[in-house]
Amino acid sequence: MRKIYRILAIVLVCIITAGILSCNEPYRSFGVSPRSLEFKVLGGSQTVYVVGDNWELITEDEWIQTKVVNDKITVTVGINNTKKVRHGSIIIKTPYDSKTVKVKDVVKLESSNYIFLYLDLTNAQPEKFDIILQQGKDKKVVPYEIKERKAGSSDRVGFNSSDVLYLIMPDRFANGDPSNDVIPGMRESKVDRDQQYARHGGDFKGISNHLDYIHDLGVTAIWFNPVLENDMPEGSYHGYATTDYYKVDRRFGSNEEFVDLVNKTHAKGMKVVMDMIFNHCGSEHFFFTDRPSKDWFNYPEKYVQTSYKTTTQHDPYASATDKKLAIDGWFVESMPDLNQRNPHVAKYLIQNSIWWIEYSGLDGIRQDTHPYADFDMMSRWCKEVAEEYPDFNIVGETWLNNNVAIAFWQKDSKLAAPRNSNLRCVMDFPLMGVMENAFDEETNPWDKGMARIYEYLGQDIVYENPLELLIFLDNHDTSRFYRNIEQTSNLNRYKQAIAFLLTTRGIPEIYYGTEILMAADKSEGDGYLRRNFPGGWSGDPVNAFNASERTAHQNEAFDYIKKILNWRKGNEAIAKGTLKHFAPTNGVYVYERKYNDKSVVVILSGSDSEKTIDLATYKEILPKNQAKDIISENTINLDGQTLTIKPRSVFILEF
Ligand SMILES: [Ca+2]
Ligand SMILES: [Ca+2]
Repeated sequence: MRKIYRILAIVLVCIITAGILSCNEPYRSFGVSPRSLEFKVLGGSQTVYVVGDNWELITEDEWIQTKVVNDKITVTVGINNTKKVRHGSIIIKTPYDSKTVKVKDVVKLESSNYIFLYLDLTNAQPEKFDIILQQGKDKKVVPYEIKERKAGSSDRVGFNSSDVLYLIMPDRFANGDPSNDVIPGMRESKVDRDQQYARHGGDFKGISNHLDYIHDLGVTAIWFNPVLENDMPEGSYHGYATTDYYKVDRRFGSNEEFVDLVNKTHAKGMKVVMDMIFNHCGSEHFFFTDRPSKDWFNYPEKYVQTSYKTTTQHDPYASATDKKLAIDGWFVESMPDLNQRNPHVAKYLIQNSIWWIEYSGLDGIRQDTHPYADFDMMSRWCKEVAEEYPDFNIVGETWLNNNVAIAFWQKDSKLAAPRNSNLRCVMDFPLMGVMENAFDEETNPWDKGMARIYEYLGQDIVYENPLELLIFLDNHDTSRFYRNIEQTSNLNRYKQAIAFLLTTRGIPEIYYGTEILMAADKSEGDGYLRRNFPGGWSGDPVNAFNASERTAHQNEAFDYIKKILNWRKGNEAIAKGTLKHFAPTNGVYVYERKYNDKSVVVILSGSDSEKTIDLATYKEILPKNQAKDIISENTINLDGQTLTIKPRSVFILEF
């Protein structure tokens, strides 16, 4: 069995000494005595995971006395495992001689409030032990556990192009438990569904209540916007201002409830993708309010905003000044920019992500603001996760305006060589722009309508792996595909976009509510891009989870996407197939997906008038004289010389 615990080998322990108890630190106070020691274990659950076959639990305690000579402190861990360090009057020791866990290093940074205990788990076996922190006569025991990994844990298969992700913003989807809407003691103390930037009360229970709905729709994975604690005074309902990397926000539920939601999602055959943020945290995180060291954050002296010009990461002409401003500047003032070049920051984030994968059973991670963080550290992170979970997948939010810049971020890209991001999946933002215009313009041969798609996909030469592109019509940060309800009257635009999105190369993502034609324009404010799903709150006038309460128009859209999504499941031509397309002719765009002897041919009319295509042109992708159109469920005859295409129609022909 592969040894997989190496990366999990650090424990971070924060110690608040008696002298600075006044600093307002409520986190994980073990409260020995208010005048003695208080601790917060930054490593989270005090649990790391190891794997092993022939291990023995060590039960015999063998105490070693701690030696204090003058002010020199001895950190003693077991008989053969003694470390001497100086750090004021703090002592660490384990209560017995663990034969497997060794103290590798104890690090003291500038702040006297923290020490970092690194454990060498090279030969670790599952066991429980205590970390003892002692100051004078005061002593605090921190229980720690090395757990055995679940069988097959490293074999999990992450999301891939056989999947379609359904993106949910937990605060806005459904409120299954009104009792957790407001948690006493947390900084934001109300819910207000009339305010776009306030919390609305959505939670894990609300999602869990509607897993059947999501599953029936036909998606195969759920991507949750961030679920970690955001104990900020305001505007953190979206979850991008983390204040605790090891705890979900209690307004969504508990860690245990999150694991339960993951398990239930898995039970329905769907994967789970967790949103993570390494670039920044919330300004109320204790890392910021009580910094371990000055260089824990970039621009530590005063707030400097990023230029957002992450093109500097690949620009061969970028100045050092521009690069620093883009990468080290803060995203916004309430989200201080973490310095991933600090090795302890890097280790903390990497270990945290692996802990969540193992603890909650994730199938993927979506990394926020990926290009805003340090390239080398992010590369190392992707590599180390892949070493633990070879088939796991991570998608980075590469919000850049052109495919060259995005291709640079994909694993093994020649554009980045000799560097390598190790990031398997990147986001195809330019395709979103192409799709915004492609389905309602009159197609011309060069640059309008379907020609936009044809020309854009022709540039896939820049991508190392086009199948590992996340593709989408919209997400929680953009205008929705329909910007207003009036536009939704044009359902042909929707039908063409959905058919294309679910049959072209890549991994589609569907933003919640797309299936019921939810519309939003970013100019109204980001909060309106994240409107409540109708029926997610008791007392909502309409419950769109029920077909009978949706409009006929909504049901037409819903049934359409549901049909294609469910057909797409397990379809290898779509998941793994090659793509071959033809230059739009007479306003019609035709392409083939093919895997072994199975193929799918998609025909999209890019015109408001009826067109005729010459079937001889497409002979190389039409192996039979007829095929079933999975949308109309009609058999289409292809034995004539021509095929008549109705305005804005779609065929998905299966061979
Ligand atoms: Ca709630
Ligand atoms: Ca940064």
